[in-house]
Amino acid sequence: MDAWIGLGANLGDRRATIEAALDALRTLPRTRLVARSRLWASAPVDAGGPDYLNAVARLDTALAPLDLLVALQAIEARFGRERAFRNAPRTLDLDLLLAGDATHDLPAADGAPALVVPHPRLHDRAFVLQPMADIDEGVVVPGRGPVRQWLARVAEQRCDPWSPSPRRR
Ligand code: PH2
Ligand code: MG
Ligand code: MG
Repeated sequence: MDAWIGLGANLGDRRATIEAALDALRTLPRTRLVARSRLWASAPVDAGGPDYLNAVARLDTALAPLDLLVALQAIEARFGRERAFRNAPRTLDLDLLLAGDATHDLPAADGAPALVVPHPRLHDRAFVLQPMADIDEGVVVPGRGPVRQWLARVAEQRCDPWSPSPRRR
C-alpha cells in the first residue's frame, strides 16, 4: 500500500522531533520509507500556540491501514504526545493522510482508533498540501482530486520552506 503520513510539531525541538519521527517510520515492520518532503514552517490552523514545523512521508507498507494507524499513535506516545484538548499544541502529530486509493470512515471500536482516509481536512491545509507536492506534484486525493488544484485555494495560509535561523556569533 502507498501510504502518506503527515508530520507536525509545535513544541520542543521541532526539527529534531520530526527527523527522529522519520527515522521511526523507517523502522516500522514490513514498511519502506519511499520519500520525504522538505520541512515547512506554518502558522497554526484552527489552533493556537507556536508555529508548526510540518513534513510529509510516503511509505510503501504491507501493514493494513488500521495497523499502521495504531503504529503511528505508538510513535506519537513515545515522543511524549499528550492529548490535552482538540488541536492542543503538541510535541508530535502523525496523521495518516492517504492509504492507497482507499476511502474509509470507520468509527472507533473495541479499543481501535477511528480510521478516516483520506484525512478529512488535508485538502484545505497548505501545511499538508505543500509537502505532499514536494514528493509528487501530480498526487491525487481519492474522491477529491489533484493536490495541485487544492493548493491554489489555500495560498493565503502562511506556510514556507523552513530553514534554521542563523545563529548569532
Ligand atoms: N495540526 C493541527 C491543527 N493545526 N496547524 C499547522 N500549521 N500545522 C499542523 O500540523 C496543525 C495545525 C491538528 O493536528
Ligand atoms: Mg493533525
Ligand atoms: Mg493527529
